[in-house]
Amino acid sequence: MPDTEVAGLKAVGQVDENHAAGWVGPGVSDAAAAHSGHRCRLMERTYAGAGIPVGIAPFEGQHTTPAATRQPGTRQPERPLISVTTSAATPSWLADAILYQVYVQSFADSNGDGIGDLEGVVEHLDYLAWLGVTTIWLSPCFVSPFRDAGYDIADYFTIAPRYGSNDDLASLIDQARRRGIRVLLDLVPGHTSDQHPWFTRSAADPADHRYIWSADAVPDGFVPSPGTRPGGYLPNFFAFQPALNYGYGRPDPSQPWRQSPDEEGPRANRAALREIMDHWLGAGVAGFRVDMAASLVKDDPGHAETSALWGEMRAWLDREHPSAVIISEWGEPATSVAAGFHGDFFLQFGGPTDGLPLRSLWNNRQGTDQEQWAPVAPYFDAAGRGTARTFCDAYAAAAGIAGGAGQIILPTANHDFARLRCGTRGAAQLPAALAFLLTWPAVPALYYGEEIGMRFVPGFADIEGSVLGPQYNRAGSRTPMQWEPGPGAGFSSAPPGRFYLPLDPDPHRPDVATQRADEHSLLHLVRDLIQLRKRNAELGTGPAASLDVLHDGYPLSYLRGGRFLVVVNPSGRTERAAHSRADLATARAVLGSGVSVSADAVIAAPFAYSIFALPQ
Ligand code: TEU
Ligand code: CA
Repeated sequence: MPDTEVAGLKAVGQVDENHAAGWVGPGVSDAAAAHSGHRCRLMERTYAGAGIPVGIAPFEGQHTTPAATRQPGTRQPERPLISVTTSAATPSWLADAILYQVYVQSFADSNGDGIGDLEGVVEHLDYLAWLGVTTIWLSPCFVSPFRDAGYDIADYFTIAPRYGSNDDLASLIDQARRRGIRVLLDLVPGHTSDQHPWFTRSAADPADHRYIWSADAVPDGFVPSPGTRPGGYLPNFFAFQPALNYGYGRPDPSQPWRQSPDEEGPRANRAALREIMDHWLGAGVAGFRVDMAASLVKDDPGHAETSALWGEMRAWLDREHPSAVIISEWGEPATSVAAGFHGDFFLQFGGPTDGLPLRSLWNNRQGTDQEQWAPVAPYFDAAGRGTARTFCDAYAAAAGIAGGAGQIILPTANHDFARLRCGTRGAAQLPAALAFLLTWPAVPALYYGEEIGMRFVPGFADIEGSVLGPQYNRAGSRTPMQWEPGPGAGFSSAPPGRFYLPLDPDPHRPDVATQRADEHSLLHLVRDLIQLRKRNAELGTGPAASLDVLHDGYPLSYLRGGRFLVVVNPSGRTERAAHSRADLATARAVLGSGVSVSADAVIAAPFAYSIFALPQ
């Protein structure tokens, strides 16, 4: 009953085609007007989550291909390509989180030394609360020689002076809590800096097994000892990041450094991890993002021993810190959640296809790219040559296996991977991508600056270990946050030459202040999408939030909770998808424009997106 519906809706802003054109760039508004069968309004309304039937998903966590289940010549009710429902077993705050990654050195500099710091984060908490962020993850901010931008820790218990003090973190946690925002720290369990006292001690004492040492020769893959100890050590990432010893999954008498996870060194390291977590949880953090979580036990078929280790940590957390969460940088939720993580990211690496599902969405090879990555046309690309099938299948499989025991976390970018706005993927293409991110049933992870469309900036030299390969410079994703127009972009009062990294030199670079003053901006769209998600359980991750993918070519269309129809078109062409759901024609647009829905098809203008509510 659409008319009754509208009576129950309170408009908080109107999104007409011109309004939306501000988001999607010139040229789109005409197409949008031509194809939109609806006047688009942004509505504010809480749809009662309880009591809404979740009937159309045929079975939990699995997917069907209609062609395979249809009898030739008979007309059957159309089944979605993919159907997923989950039941939340993780804390509801994580299931409902809007996660935001703060790269501290690049976010906001409070004291004019050119490097972002914790006080700078505090100064922008009101902004994050306004945006709707519920949880921030701080990349490592501990004492470090910064040869890998802080992922080379020399003291797990002390905030690096360039970021402030332990007291500054305490005040950040407190100030965040007052605004309903939780703080996650980055836990780096797999390695330390070669400057960590554990390591310098170990390099002087052949009886110390906190790291993995050969006896005298330096086998392949090992790094020569820098100390009086003979032999070499196993690195975990860069050579200056010695792997902490958690043992091996398989013994090999010819490699005596392969200890069992039960030996003293591995046990001491597991105890140290608990001590570190205990320390910061005691200081009020909500949990940790866990770096390279899959890497701990070496030569570990099926990650069996590494999983056992995390299972042990989870059991300890459940006893000692039951409200704490650990989310993994693993890239294979089916495995990591089974191991005990409360959530895991889809990543550019990890899992059976080494990150292909995430890369199949975003990686246009113009930002961070590895030669060994098989070419794949990204789905979010104006050329419109990709498919969402790779990602949707992997998502459905992961959601089915994780079975609601943990959250799947979906980023567009991070400090290791190119931003959404990258190369030929310009500003016009961002709204559809962010509409997808924020209406998908994974926990959305925003990397700082994605909400204003900051760009991957090519061409830097190596900065603090940013370069991983000839076409892989992570610095492009780490430039200072753009808060305001003007020379320092509101990031820092230091002379630009002292900035951690140069600002994006583009004279038209986006900034928060300008976009905040413009309700047609990408920033406002992201905020509106977050609000829509928070106010409607069907758009979240819980039991009312089923996913039914109707079309995974161009445009992508899916139903959420049987209540919302989402259509996004990453392609630069008008795209049409036929369907046999006559009832969709009665859906009313609540956000977005440029998409029309009839009884037998959806038609989407170039780069258009729209979210529709079905009458109930
Ligand atoms: O990243 C681990 C990691 O494997 C990625 O850097 C990956 O190799 C890269 O993205 C190419 O796909 C984590 C941190 O996120 C990263 O910043 C650190 O440099 C690394 O661990 C070592 O701690
Ligand atoms: Ca500073």
